[in-house]
Amino acid sequence: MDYQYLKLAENGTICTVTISAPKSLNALNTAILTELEDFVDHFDCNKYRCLIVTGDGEKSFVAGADISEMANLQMLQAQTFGSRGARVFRKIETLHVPVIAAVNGFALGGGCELAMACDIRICSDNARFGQPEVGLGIIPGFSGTVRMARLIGMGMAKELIYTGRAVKADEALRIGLVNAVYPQAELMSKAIEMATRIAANAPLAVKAAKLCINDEYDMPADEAIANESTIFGRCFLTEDQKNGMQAFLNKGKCEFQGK
Ligand code: CO8
Repeated sequence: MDYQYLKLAENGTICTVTISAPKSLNALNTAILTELEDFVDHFDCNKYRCLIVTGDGEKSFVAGADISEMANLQMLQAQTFGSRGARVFRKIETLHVPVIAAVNGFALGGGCELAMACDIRICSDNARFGQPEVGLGIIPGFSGTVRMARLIGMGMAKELIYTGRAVKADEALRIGLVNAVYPQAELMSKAIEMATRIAANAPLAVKAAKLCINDEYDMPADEAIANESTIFGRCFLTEDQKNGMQAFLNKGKCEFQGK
């Protein structure tokens, strides 16, 4: 599929996808969601070890779902639109490589929800996060009510969703919505730096860690602990484990092959 709204770049084993609809501050419409789903469905997790998601320009990551497309939807159409976005974001959340959101401005509504579906969020100092949906007569529909409480706690999530208040970068950092804030000009190099660090580690181990963290979050503790033990054991089936430990014992550095 040729992409009209996605720009792709690669940097070794790191892939960057930039959502690009600058006239609407990269608001997500059906066409963009369709491209994003196609991109994720065809993403080569053997070739790439980390994915960075960002928005085009210096003003906005994603300013939400496209309000002009939503304005006249009927109930069933709205459910279809919402579940399409939710499905795409879940595919991002469960992608077999880590996904970093480099939030370069507004991350409102569906934009904040997209960022929350990523494994890690870093942002520029001009970033704004928020779920303004109740001010439009709707609720977050791309799984924001699911992920925000898990990410920043029930009390803060309820405040932000009920009030629709947008938080600036420093507050987003304080409440744990982002991991780090950088000057706009440094954001992408910092994202690449983090991705490079991830990509230098054993890819099968990183994938296993991601699956464990995601899957175990909702499991009872005993089940989660047993799951981790099982996956831990499976790491010993890999060449990466043998080579990684041998390299350590030889005081060397391992170039992991993902085998
Ligand atoms: N949808 C469509 N167009 C948008 C959106 C959007 N979400 N955000 C901005 N735009 C457009 C504006 O309409 C404007 O277009 P034009 O130039 O043709 O008038 C252009 O982008 C530039 O925007 P502004 O002139 O408003 O720029 P400002 O710098 O003055 O303001 C803001 C920037 C604060 C980001 C402002 O544009 C804004 O408030 N945007 C809307 C933010 C918002 O409410 N987002 C949440 C949308 S709802 C949502 O995301 C629900 C997700 C779940 C959906 C489930 C479906 C069932």
